[in-house]
Parts: sequence; C-alpha cells; structure tokens
Amino acid sequence: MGDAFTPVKKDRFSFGLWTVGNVGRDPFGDPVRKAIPPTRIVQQLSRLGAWGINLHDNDLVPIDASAAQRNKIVKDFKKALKDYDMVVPMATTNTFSHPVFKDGGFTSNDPKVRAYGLQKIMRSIDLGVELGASTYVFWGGREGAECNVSKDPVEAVKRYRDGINYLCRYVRDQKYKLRFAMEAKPNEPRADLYFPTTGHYLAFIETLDYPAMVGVNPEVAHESMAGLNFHHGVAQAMDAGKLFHIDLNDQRFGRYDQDFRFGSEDYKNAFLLVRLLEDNRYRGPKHFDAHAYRTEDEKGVWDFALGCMRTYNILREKARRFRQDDEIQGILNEISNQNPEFEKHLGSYSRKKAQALKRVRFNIDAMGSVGSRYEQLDQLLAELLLGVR
Ligand code: GLT
Ligand code: MN
Ligand code: MN
Repeated sequence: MGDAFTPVKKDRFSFGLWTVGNVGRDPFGDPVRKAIPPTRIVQQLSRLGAWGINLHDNDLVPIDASAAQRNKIVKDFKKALKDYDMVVPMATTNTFSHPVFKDGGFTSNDPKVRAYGLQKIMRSIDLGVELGASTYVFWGGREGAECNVSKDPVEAVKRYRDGINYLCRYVRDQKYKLRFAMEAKPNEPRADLYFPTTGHYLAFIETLDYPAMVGVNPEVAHESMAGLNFHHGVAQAMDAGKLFHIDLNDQRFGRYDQDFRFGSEDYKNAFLLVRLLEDNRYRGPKHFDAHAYRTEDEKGVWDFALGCMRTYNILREKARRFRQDDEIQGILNEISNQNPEFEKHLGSYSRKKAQALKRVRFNIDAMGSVGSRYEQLDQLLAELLLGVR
C-alpha cells in the first residue's frame, strides 16, 4: 500500500544500471555486494515505481562480448523492459574504465585511442537507439590531466569539439532521433577534468556545428564539488533551453564524489532544486545518479532507490505548499511589486528612455535603508521544511 509519496511511472524517475548495480568498490576496498543482473534491476525498479533505466554500453554488454553474446544479452534485456513496462530514456558510453582510456578518449594525445573512442561511442549510440534512448550523455571522466604540460588545454578543447561534431554528424547521418547531453565534473578520477562545470559546457556548446542537438546533464554532486550553487547552474541551463537531462544525488561540500541518495545531505538545496524543476515544468527524465552506502546489502540498495524517489516526491509536495502558503506568498508579492512606477525605465533600450533615466534623482541612502524581510522569509521556509508549517 502506497502513500501520497509513492513513486509512479508518470513521475518519470530513472536510474542507471550502474547506480543500483554499484557493488560498493572504492579506492580502498573491494566490492561488498554481488552484481545484480540487469534484468532483475529492471524488474525491481519497476516494482518500486521507477519509469526508466539508463546504461553505459558495458553495464549491459561486457567489453569483450562476441556479437552472438551481445545479441542474446540485448534480446533478454528488451524482453525485461517490455515485461516490466520500463523504458531506456538515456544511454552513454563507458570511456573511462578500460586502461586504453587512461589519458582520455576524445582528448588523448594518441590519435589511435581517439579513433577507438569514436568507434566505441558509435557502437554504443547504436545500442542506445536500439533500446529506445532519446538522450545520449557524455561524461568525460578521463578527459583531463595530472601532468598539466602533457596536453595543450586549448588543443584538448579542440579535440573534444572535433569528436562531438563528428558524432553529431553520425547521428544525423543515421537519422537517429537523439540529443546529446554534456555532463561536467571538476575533478575525479583525474586530478583536473576539462569542462569542470555546467557553465563551461554551456559556452562550449555554442561553438559546435550543431548546437541545437546538444544540451547539458548537470549533476548535483559535481557542481557541489566545485563549490557552486547547483540550482543556480540548473536555472541557467533552463534559461538557455539546454536542460536535456539531470543527475540527481547528494554530496557534502568539499569531499570526493559521494553520489549519495537524493536529498540525504542537504534538504534545503534539494528543495530549491525540486521547486525549480517543478515550477518551471521540467519534463525530462529525473535520473538518480547515486548509489547505496557501502554498508548495505541488496535490500539496502532497494531502500536507497525508493528513498531517492520518495524524497523527490516529498519535496515536490513541499514546493506545492510553498506556493500555497499565504504568508510566504504575501512576502514574495511584496518583494516583487516594489516601486512599480520604475518598471518603465527598464527593459529594452531606447535613446529616449536612457535620457529620461539619466534625469531621475535617486535618494540612494533612503533606498539602501529599506529592509528586505528575507530573514522572515527564510525562517518560514525552514519551518515549512522542518514540518511544523
Ligand atoms: C559515473 C559518473 C557519473 C556519470 C556516469 C555517466 S558514470 O558513475 O560518476 O556521474 O553520470 O557516464
Ligand atoms: Mn557523480
Ligand atoms: Mn552523473
């Protein structure tokens, strides 16, 4: 029996095979869980109310599988998707695990590695499209450096651009309905990664041959690692029409990439994000790119998955209450309706408007002495989030 926060398909929640499939390996310790077969992941996630499952090529098909093995695996997986009413909204390529990618795929100094990278990505795009994906993520996990004189960073950006342009043309040539979403991260596993933030990608995208095909896939943890306010970055991506996908998880500031359960660390920031997505009617997939604590067995993995989705829905309800709270809305109205007679000075430029504005006398001391009521507003938010409102 569910309650008001029980996830359902129309919530469009998705998980990566690699997220619930994470076996708990870390740089200091061995796996603590057995790999869960992809078909069981599909079944269990569906049972919990998830809608989609995302994958890297090698999450499903081992890198050394024969063509016959690949076909059998893909066939079984498709059957599970059908049986459990699950979709594959997004796919991506693993260009980071195999040693061949130790110095990057797109940005490797070795053209042979770059060529192999393109080949692997084209095959992986074929697989993603075969499974129904409409978004293709690029996370350049090895596109970076430790020895920063080993690669010219300007050249690295050019190589990356050449690779994405090539693949845009491949997608068009194949007549695939596929959009790319670029995922930034400042560091880890490399000391420094190129395109460290979503903002860097937003600028890069405009330099591509087919910018309309390419957007971003911001991840909570990654922008937090860079010390940034996540929901501000997401807002800018939305404003640019580039929020094609989103990776939801949680993270403590200043730490390694923790990929914690969504909303497990910072309720307030998680609320701000959910409110932003809901109020702006984001309709893309809501993908949880997170994994269960290393302390957990398989039951803990499903607790984790359900927890991500429930927390999102709880915060969605909080966002609704925020919109309907008279006192909060009263303050917001007051804030946004100050001195309406000055609106006429703003907006688009004209010489006449500029001349008029230059004649206005402002009493800046009086203006600067007006309080903002933000303390009161923020406390009302705190009380709403803490459940006493
Ligand atoms: C990897 C990374 C994620 C990316 C995935 C896509 S794989 O787990 O930590 O943030 O989204 O390649
Ligand atoms: Mn991450
Ligand atoms: Mn991610």
